[in-house]
Amino acid sequence: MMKMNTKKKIFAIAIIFSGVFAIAAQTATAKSVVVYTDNRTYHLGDEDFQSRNWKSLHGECYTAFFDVPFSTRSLILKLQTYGAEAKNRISLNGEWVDTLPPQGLKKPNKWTGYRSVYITLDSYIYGDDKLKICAARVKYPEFPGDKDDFQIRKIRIMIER
Ligand SMILES: [Ca+2]
Repeated sequence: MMKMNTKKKIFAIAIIFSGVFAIAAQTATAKSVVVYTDNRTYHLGDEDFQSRNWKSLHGECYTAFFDVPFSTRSLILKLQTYGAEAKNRISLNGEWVDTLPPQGLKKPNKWTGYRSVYITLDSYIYGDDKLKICAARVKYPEFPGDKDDFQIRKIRIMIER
């Protein structure tokens, strides 16, 4: 074991304890409220596949309108994805705020479990808001401007105080 002097030991213990307290405080105060639910399946992208695994093409973007009952800066998008290969874009009220990461598999044509994207906004939101999920360009296009084709379902938006 590494030798530590007393001062260093106290400092290390203080860091460990402050971490534990910070986690405990977060659990106690974070109260999330579901403000949007949609259980249907949507195919986003730019190609229509004649396959029973794919819904007919919805378009490049999915739009969710929701109401925020108190002012907040943190938003959680929860959903399941199928075939997501690009860093697809999440925007709020017309501004790009985050990306929906790829599924991380070579051939990701299967449904994931719930995935969560924690979004921290630059400014507070309240009242009517509009979140969009849009297909981004793929890394290895099959034609110029090829966008990712993927499906989403069980979409939830949650907010935290
Ligand atoms: Ca495509």
